Amino acid sequence: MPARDSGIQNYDHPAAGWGALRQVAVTLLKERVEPGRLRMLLAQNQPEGFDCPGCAWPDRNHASTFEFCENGVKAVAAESTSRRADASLFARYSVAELLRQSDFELEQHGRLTEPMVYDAASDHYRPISWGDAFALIARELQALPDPDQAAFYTSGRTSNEAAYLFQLFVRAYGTNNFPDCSNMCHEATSRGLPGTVGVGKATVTLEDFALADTLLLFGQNPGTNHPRMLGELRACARRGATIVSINPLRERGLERFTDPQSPLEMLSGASTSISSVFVRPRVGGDLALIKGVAKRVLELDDEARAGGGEPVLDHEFIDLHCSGFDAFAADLRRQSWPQLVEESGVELQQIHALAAIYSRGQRVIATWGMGLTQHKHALANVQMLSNLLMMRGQIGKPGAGLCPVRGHSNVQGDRTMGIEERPAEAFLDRLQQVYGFAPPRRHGLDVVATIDAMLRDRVKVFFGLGGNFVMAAPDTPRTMEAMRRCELTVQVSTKLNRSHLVHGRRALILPTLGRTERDLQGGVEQGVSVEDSMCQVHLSFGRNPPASPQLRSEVAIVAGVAEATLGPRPVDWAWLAADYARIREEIAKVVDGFEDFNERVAVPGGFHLRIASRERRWLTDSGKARFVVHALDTDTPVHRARRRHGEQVLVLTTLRSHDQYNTTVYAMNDRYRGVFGRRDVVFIHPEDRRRLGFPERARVDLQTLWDDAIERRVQGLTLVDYDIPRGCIAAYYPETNPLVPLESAADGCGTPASKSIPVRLSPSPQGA
Ligand SMILES: Nc1nc2c(c(=O)[nH]1)N[C@H]1C(S)=C(S)[C@@H](COP(=O)(O)OP(=O)(O)OC[C@H]3O[C@@H](n4cnc5c(=O)[nH]c(N)nc54)[C@H](O)[C@@H]3O)O[C@H]1N2
Ligand SMILES: Nc1nc2c(c(=O)[nH]1)N[C@H]1C(S)=C(S)[C@@H](COP(=O)(O)OP(=O)(O)OC[C@H]3O[C@@H](n4cnc5c(=O)[nH]c(N)nc54)[C@H](O)[C@@H]3O)O[C@H]1N2
Ligand SMILES: [Mo]
Repeated sequence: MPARDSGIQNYDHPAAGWGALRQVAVTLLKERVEPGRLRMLLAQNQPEGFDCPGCAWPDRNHASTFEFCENGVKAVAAESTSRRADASLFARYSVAELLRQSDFELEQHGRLTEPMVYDAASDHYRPISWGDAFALIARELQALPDPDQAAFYTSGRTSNEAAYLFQLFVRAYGTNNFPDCSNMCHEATSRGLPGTVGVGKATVTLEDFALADTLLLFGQNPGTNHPRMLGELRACARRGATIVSINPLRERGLERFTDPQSPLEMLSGASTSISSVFVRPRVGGDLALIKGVAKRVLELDDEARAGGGEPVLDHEFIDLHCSGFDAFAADLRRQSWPQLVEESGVELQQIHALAAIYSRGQRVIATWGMGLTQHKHALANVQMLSNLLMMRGQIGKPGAGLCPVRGHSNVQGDRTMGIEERPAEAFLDRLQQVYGFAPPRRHGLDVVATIDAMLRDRVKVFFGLGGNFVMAAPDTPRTMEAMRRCELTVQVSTKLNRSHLVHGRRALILPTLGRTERDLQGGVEQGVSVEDSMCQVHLSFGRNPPASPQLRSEVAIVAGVAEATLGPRPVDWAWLAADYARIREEIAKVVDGFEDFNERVAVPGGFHLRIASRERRWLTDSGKARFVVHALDTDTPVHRARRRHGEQVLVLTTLRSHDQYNTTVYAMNDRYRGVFGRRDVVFIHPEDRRRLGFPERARVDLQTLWDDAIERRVQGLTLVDYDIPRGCIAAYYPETNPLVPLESAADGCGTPASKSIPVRLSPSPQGA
């Protein structure tokens, strides 16, 4: 443990730059990556290389020189480590003993090497053959009285080919229970945008970034989570584009950036200033802020037209392409300014200033991340932003549009392939037509509903294709209890994590190839396809030798489970898995936009999926883009907690540090926020700290203010004075997940509201 007052210091260097390079060297040494494997870094995100598992940001022309990204290197190094979590590790430690290790320590054991089965008598995992593992899963699945008693989780690294086979198997087995990481991530985008512009995906490509004159970045931290995006932003800044960051925190990556690919900048210490403007709503204040900007834009248009000037709205676009504008405008006119200011936490002049910037923009892109999508009103956030762009026709023209920035490298593709608990009827019809079985029509369970069903003993088998469900999901102790109530839990994984240790009565660990590893089937090298955040589909070829000869690909594992459970129906699983081009042929038959898949994906860089909204074709009921009215919600859990507990209520937002990948902690630092060697911190405004009577660096407990009888508490965190809006605090995910109530999910999309948790601080008994 670091000394209590250590580990916190200012970091005043630009993002990336030498700090990033030094970090890369440290990473490679720590992971003990063999020199031969380093070559593989050069193959990252290149036409013949593999898709970086770090994030879903697209590659600049797929053929440029190696795009340097510190956190991409960390993701690759973590997968290429020479450490092994092999049978001897599981023989040495019982599950109870492994459970006492931290998540960081679990990760450090390295790559899983062979299938393991839990042995309750000894409380150890022991080796099992692939065939026996598949047979065990098949027996448990066949024994369930109802296929809806099984749930099949997907984390977003899974390839299109594996995801397609997985959904086909699960539906042929008989359920739509597909909880996935999207449910906790960009679900507000995937459910919200279809209601406005018809498609739940980005309307822009990287080429649009080269043309945009104004960028509005909502609730994301690209310096850490999408470092390659900084290169794009830097180019925009250099061209003189106006870049506005809308974020309660002034994230370093959005202030200054030294490009590691620019020798001049690196040598001279020069950096490019990225954000021209910072607008800092309070946590959860975005809906009010965006609505305020929309209201002001309407006022500006009224004024301009009254004075005979240029209109500010794109009336032609609205008339030709949109429905619902009159009701939307009437709602904006009714909306009071004081409420917008109060709920957003942004001064009136600043809302006006942001509206002025937006109104001047001729080509405006709005991007967003988890800062918009993990709130009770997340779906309203996304739809209001879509409304705002529609007002000025900033969708479906060069240099402008909607840009959700996705997380996992193939999270978007997995959904396209049918990993979807609420599948479209047309998709199911197509499956039925092509494969001749009747897919289940009942909607399935998402993440939160799956946990709830497990707690009620309605789901008894949990199968995880990647990820770390136990640590990623909310209400950690309840999620753990839910897993422990299962008859069988199966995790297909590359590395050891807590979801292997908090398991059902029977449990399996099935180790798999990572994105960086060569995948040979019948001696022939296989590529897998992925879809990035801007709808580009391309192939990825692993380059490294597998971490163990016993590893199987995700495709092979899914096919093995399917064959054991269903036999060769509705497809010959083994035959498909022997050549992934055959799976792509199947995808081409069923999924819209994938006609001639094999030919089109064979070109370097792949192909762009046609996105109707990008072409101003609106796949909504009315055939028009829809303005959607959203009232400000003044009865959120935060409002309710304030009414009951007054000024002691703080709103907690949960964040990623610079040295983690979701639930995987690479190191204990968060360089850009000035935290070193520790993660047990809470960022707080110094005046809030004083007002609540805490000395600097006080040790505190956090308790959720919720209206059920469950006590939700995280103990022994240290207060760190930080430039954060009053009334808001921030701390790291996943350590704070025990504070997120399962019931605290977003309206209309079910995403756990992990960025707006009402909490109270108290002195920690662990302190002093
Ligand atoms: N290195 C690395 N890369 C990653 C990941 C990782 O863990 N590590 N995770 C991947 C995944 S799955 C995802 S989804 C993405 C996540 O990427 P981001 O969306 O950047 O995720 P977060 O770190 O959760 O932080 C979001 C940002 O939202 C801000 N924020 C918090 N609350 C609010 C709010 O109420 N309003 C606004 N406007 N902003 C707010 C925070 O200050 C922070 O800057 O990154 C992907 N890439
Ligand atoms: N409080 C709070 N909770 C959150 C969030 C938050 O911001 N705050 N963010 C949410 C978001 S955006 C997301 S996306 C989820 C993330 O949820 P998950 O996707 O479930 O979590 P990860 O930590 O990305 O999963 C890491 C594990 O995946 C396995 N793995 C890695 N690569 C591969 C591979 O190629 N194949 C297979 N089969 N396995 C692999 C490894 O075993 C590793 O331990 O968490 C969500 N939870
Ligand atoms: Mo995510």
